[in-house]
Parts: sequence; structure tokens; C-alpha cells
Amino acid sequence: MPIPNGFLSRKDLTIKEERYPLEVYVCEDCWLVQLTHVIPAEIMFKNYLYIPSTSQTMLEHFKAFAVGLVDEYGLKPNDLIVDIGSNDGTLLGYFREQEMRVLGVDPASNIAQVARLKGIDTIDDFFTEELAKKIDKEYGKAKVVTATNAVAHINDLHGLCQGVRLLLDKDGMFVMEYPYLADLLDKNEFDTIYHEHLSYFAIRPLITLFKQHGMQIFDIKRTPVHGGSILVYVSKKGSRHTPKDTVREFVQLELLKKLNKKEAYDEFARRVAGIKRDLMEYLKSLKSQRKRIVGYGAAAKGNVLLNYCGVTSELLSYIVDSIPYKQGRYTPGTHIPIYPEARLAKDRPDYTLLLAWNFADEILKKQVKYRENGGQFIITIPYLRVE
Ligand code: JHZ
Repeated sequence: MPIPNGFLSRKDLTIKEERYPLEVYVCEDCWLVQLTHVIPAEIMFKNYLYIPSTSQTMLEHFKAFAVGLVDEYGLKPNDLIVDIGSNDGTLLGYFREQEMRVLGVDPASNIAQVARLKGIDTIDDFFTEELAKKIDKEYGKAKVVTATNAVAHINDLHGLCQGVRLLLDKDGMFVMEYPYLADLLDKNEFDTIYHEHLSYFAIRPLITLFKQHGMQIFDIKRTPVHGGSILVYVSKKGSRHTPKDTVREFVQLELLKKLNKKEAYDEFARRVAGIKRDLMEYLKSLKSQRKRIVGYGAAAKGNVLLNYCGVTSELLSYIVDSIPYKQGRYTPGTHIPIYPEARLAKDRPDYTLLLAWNFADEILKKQVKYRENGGQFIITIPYLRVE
């Protein structure tokens, strides 16, 4: 597979593209699901094209999270909030509105600069124990360390835990959000498995991990973003936070779903192969009827789906996307051109394959006219359907 966020310019199309193995394994000891091949982080994240803040859904989600956290835990003005993988500073912006001191950490220099222009203090580097020491020295201890869709991107999970532990205030908390493994399996979200995501977390392996570093999970909440995510609240042992019932409930759920049995993963693999077969048969049958098909949302996960299934520009003429950086570029591996969303209303293709299925509600609402004019969306996840 090519790097799923490795969008190409026109001149890149003539150069041979790098491809990397994409294999996912589950450990039959601690049941952590991980990739076996790790691409150096500098290749993937130093110049990054993903920004969540172009989605209204994500803006509302981050705002509700920041306001809710301050309210629930009585955070005070001037408390320090550090966000790992802070991107363009959107989440921290909502904490700053509530008068917190904020600091972002993100290796993507291009996006860290966008955050700084918005006045969000940002260090453009990878979060490590070394960096945590520097932050502690310069800014002091953090009341909260957040990491939304960032922990799965970090290879050295032990280094992450040590850094977070060092940085946290005695009663501080580490709150991480990521797509939940149980949802990934239940809803066949195979296309979220790609090089950027090194781990796919259930709660049980994380309990083991944090225990090794004198920390514990004290609460878990479900959130609807990215196909079903969870917020996991972690504190140092001996802090004022004591584990809530939710932790025990998630552990029970995972045992019930047999996430500690190989069969759960084998069945998932079988269902994924079925999605590929059904989608390709369907797209080819539409093409043989001379239907015009395009794609919606040049998401990284979309690139996994296209490459895995073998959807090329012969089947999908182009993809529309709201992110200006992606427009005018081509998808990695499949070389499908990307245009602004407005192209859909102008061209009115018969079918649009929704690659950003996690934003189905927002996108279908936005494209109500296209659908009224007869356009139809093909959605693949959790199962193939037309809306
Ligand atoms: P989206 C990213 O994956 C990458 P991706 C990352 N590795 C991660 O962990 C996950 O997110 C969580 C477009 N769009 O956010 C914008 C429209 O065109 O699902 C995006 O290109 N119109 C950090 O890349 C794409 O769809 C719209 O109205 O799979 C969505 O990509 C909306 C809402 C989105 O992430």
C-alpha cells in the first residue's frame, strides 16, 4: 500500500511511488492489535495534510469535549492543558476560550504554523519523555494532557506513558480519544487500518500498559465520531480519581465480544473480503450500464479502500473534497484526481461512492440538492448500500 495520506501533485505522477507492507496482527498474550511494519514517523507526519477542523461535526465535537471537561472536573483559569497531536489547535482553542493556558505538540511543522498563527502556542516535535521534561521545566505540570486520534500514531507507547506521567500534576488526567476496536470489528471498518495507525485499542490491553507505568484508567465514555470512538480517562495511581463502573463494564463487554479469542479477528477478515467482492461487482455492473461514478471525501481511509479493492480512475472519474490542500492533487496508488465539492452539483454524476463514511450525516445533508436531482450515494461501511 502507498502511504494513505501521501497525496500526489501532477509532477509526482511520473515518479515511482513507494509502497509499504500493511499487515495487522493481534497479540495472543495481551490482545493488543498492532501493525508489524512501521514507516518512520518523519516520512508520515512532518508535512501533513490532514486537518479535522474542516468538518462541522468535528468542531462541535471538540467544543463539547472541552466545555464538558472543564465543567465536570472544575478546571480553573490558568490550568495548563497540553494536547499531543494538536494539529491546527482547534481543540486547544476551545480550552483557551475558557481561560486555560494551552500548549500544543505536533510534529507537522506546516500545521503547527497554522496553529501559531491562531495564537496557540505549539511545539513542532514528536511527544517523547525528553520533550515532556522540557515542557515541565518551562511551563510546569499539566492539569490535563489530551490526545485525540494521536495515540494510535505513536510507536513507543512506553515512552508516551513515561512522558505523560512525568508531565501530569498529582491529580492531573490524561484523556485520549480514538476509534474503539470493538466498533472497528463490529462495523467492518477495515479501511481505518493503515500505516498511520500503529495500534487498534481495546480497553484490556491498555489497562495492562498503564499499570506498568503506575497509572490507571478511571473512566471511559463513548463518542460517535470516526465510526465509534471512546474517550479514555487515565490518572496516576494514588490520585484523587478512582475507577468508575464504566471501566469494569467495558472489560466485561470485551470478554463478551471475545476480543481475547482469535476467531473474532478471523471472522472480521472474512467479512472484509466479502465487502471487497460485493463493492467491485457492484461498481463494475454500474460501469457496464454506462453510469458515471465519482467519489466523495479523499480521506486516508478512502485510499485504503480504493487500493485494497482495486478501484482505479477507470471506475471512479474523480473525488471531491473540502480540504483545499488536497484539491488539485491525486490519490496515492490509484491516481484519481481530487476536485472541490462544488464540482458535484455542476456535473451531477449518477453515483457517488462515499469514502468519508464517518461524515455520512454531514455530507448527505450538504448534498441534498444532488440527491433530489437523482444522484445516489454508495456507502460501503458497515455494509454495502445505496442512499
Ligand atoms: P477523515 C484521519 O483519517 C487521519 P481520514 C488520522 N490518521 C486519523 O487518525 C483519523 O482521521 C481519525 C473530506 N470532507 O476526517 C475532508 C469533505 O470533503 O475521515 C477529508 O479529506 N466534505 C489523523 O483522512 C475527508 O472528507 C465534508 O463535508 O480518513 C474526511 O477525512 C466533510 C465533513 C469531509 O479522516
